[in-house]
This record gives sequence, structure tokens and C-alpha cells, in this order.
Amino acid sequence: MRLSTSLSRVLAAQSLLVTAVQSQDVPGGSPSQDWSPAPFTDFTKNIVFYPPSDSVQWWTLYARTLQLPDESILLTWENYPKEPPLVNHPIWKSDDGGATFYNYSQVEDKVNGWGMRFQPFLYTLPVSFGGFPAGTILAAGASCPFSLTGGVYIDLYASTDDGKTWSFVSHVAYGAGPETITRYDKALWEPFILLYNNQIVLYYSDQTDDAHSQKLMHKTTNDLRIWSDAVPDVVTSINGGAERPGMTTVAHIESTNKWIMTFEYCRPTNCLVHYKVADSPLLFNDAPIVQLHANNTEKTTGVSGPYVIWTPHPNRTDGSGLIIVSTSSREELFINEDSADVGGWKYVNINHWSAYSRSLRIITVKGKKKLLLANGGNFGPGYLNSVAVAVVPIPT
Ligand SMILES: *[C@@H]1O[C@H](CO)[C@@H](O)[C@H](O)[C@H]1NC(C)=O
Ligand SMILES: *[C@@H]1O[C@H](CO)[C@@H](O)[C@H](O)[C@H]1NC(C)=O
Ligand SMILES: CC(=O)N[C@H]1CO[C@H](CO)[C@@H](O)[C@@H]1O
Repeated sequence: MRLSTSLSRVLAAQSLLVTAVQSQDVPGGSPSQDWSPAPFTDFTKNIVFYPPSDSVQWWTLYARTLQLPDESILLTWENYPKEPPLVNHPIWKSDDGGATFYNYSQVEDKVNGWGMRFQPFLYTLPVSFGGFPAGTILAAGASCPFSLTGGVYIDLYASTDDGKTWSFVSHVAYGAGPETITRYDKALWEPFILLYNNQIVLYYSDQTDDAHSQKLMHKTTNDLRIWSDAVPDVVTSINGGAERPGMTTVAHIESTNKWIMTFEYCRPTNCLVHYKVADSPLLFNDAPIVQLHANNTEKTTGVSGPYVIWTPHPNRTDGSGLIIVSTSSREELFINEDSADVGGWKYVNINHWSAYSRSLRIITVKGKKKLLLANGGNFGPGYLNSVAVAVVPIPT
């Protein structure tokens, strides 16, 4: 069905920045899907979790994935069950290439008594780090009370058994709350993790500075426990700091050894997707801000919730690749060559629903590289939301 969607991080009654954008297809109307794709095939619009009807707010949002060495897939999302018990970040698993998922475990808040509430993120340690072996899975997320008042931590958990059990590792960042998007509320959002130069880098959105409604920052660590001071990535003061850059994701353009960061840039509304390219993922602050638009005649833009990845080009052997960007407002992807040239964003239809901060990941299915997309729904009525995935050939 068609639905007009409100984008941006809006919580409960605090709907400050509700930006109505284009209509779009979302899963809805039918709580249950009466089909599953054949295992290990390509498919789109595959609903793998439908939340119970006593769920609250948006029921589900913001899905994230990870692939294990045995090609199984982990899936997590923002879940909105009736509380108590405290909310957590569910970990569901697929052993059939994403055709079906089952309830595997969950990342529970073990230290704050608040729950794991917003923006889960999963990352596999490619090397041993901080006393954890290579292959350890890190899970980050925002932990705060149901009331959204009393504080918020970006917390880090780890699993050394492929996501079955989780232990608390460290608080990465703290805000005094409330966890809303209202200016001067000391909120934190949207962790994103990568390894660079023997450091783990964690990017996040930061409202704790009164001079900026929101800014994008990162912290680094050598041991997963002690974190550096926050370093700026996107900090602007155009309208007295009312603008809100948000939702960092970063990818390494291996062929050029540069790094691309995508983010939404609400000034203070409209939240068009922008990007920066830098020589180091620690040095985005000095890079120019570029607005992303497709190179079709309409110069189509994307609004909110970008997710960027880089992958070697599936049809070339010269080491060049593709930068792929998803946005919350578009079903189509924006696909560029390694230069990230502002005029090089192809607008590519993959026949899958859009979603708020729809995530991208290159996986292998029986050894063949594919693009996995994971959706948690949009900011419409919660009953329209569910968790859906697609597995498609790497689009070019
Ligand atoms: C997964 O199973 C656990 C244990 O039965 C349960 O507590 C949890 O609610 C389930 N998760 C979801 C998202 O249904
Ligand atoms: C759009 O960008 C792609 C590179 O990603 C390029 O091949 C194509 O020619 C461009 N199209 C236009 C109309 O400029
Ligand atoms: C032009 C061309 O050969 N495109 C192919 C590139 O590789 C993908 C697989 O990711 C194929 O689906 C395309 O047909």
C-alpha cells in the first residue's frame, strides 16, 4: 500500500522534525506473509519478522545484519514490544541465505536497568583486539529508559560464540538525556563501528553540545574499554547550530584507499543525504560536504537514513569497485564509481521496499557474492512495520 512517511529520528510525542516526503511502498495490510523464498535464492520483499499487535510506537525500525563465516546471517533491529520486560536488541538467525530467520538470542542491557532501546549495530572483529579473538562480534546500541529521561549511553557488548551470548564491554559515550531530538536535550544516537589502523572507531550522533542541535562525532579505542575524547566529523553552525547532521555510515573505497561517509543533513528540516570523502576515516571533519543526487534528468535526491558500502565491481578484474548508497526515502539505490564524483550517482531500481535507515551488506550465498538489504519499516503507523530482507545480485 502507499503511505506518506515521516522521516528523521522522532520519538513518541516529540515530533519536532517530521518531514513529509514522497509516498512509497511499505509492507503493510497483511500481518503474516504466506510464502517464503526458496533457500539460497535471490528475492525481495521477504517479511521475516512481524511484531505482535500489542507492540508500541513503531513496532519495528532500523534493521542491521552480519554474516558469519559459515554463511549464516544475523539480523537485529529496534524492537518496540510492550514493556516490561525491558526492551532488548533481538538477534535472529538465518541458515538458508536469508529466506527464513529464527529467534536466536538477544543483546540485553546488563548494566543500566534501562534496556537496549535504539539503533543496534553489529560488527565482526577481523583481527584479535582488546583481548578478544578474531571473529568476536561487537554489538553497539543506545541504552536509555522507556521514559526517555534519566540518561543515555552508547554501550558496547561482545559475543565470542557467534552471537549466542553477549557480555557488556564498555560505555562508549554518555548523555544526560532526555533521549529526544529536541534541541538542548542531551541525546546520543546511531553508533557505527569500523577498524582502522589498529583502532576501533565508533561514530555516533551527539546532542550534548548546546552550541549544536546535533553534530557527528567519533571516538577511538585500543582495547574496547577506554575510549578517546570525541572527535568531530560533521559540525556546522549555519543557523546558530540549529542544523542536524545525523546517521553516520562509512565505507572504505579500497581501490583509491579513500573513505566515504554518508549522513543526513537536516537544516534543520528536509534531511537531504550528503557525503564526505577523506584520506582517513578519522579526518572527515576537514572534508567538504557534498549533496548526493542521482545523475538522471530529475537529479533525484534521497532524504534521511543513508547507508553506504563499497564493493569490488562484480564485472571487472581491475580492482575498481562500486559505492552503493541506500536512503530512507527511496526504494532505488544510488550507485557510483570509486571517484564518488558528484555527477556519477546512477539511480538503480532493485524492486525492494524503502525503509528508515535500510541497511546494506555484501554477503555470500553458496560462495556467490550478493547484496543483502534489511528493512525495519518507516515512521508511519506501527502496524505497517515489519522486518523484511532482500538478497539480490550486486546491482551495477
Ligand atoms: C526470542 O525468544 C526469547 C526467549 O524465548 C524471548 O524472550 C524474546 O521475546 C524473543 N524475541 C522476539 C523478538 O520475539
Ligand atoms: C551516471 O554515472 C555513471 C557512473 O556511475 C555513468 O556511467 C553514467 O554515464 C552517468 N550518467 C549520466 C547521464 O551522466
Ligand atoms: C553488464 C554486466 O555484465 N552486468 C552484470 C554484472 O554483474 C552482475 C552480478 O552482480 C550481473 O547481474 C550483471 O548482469
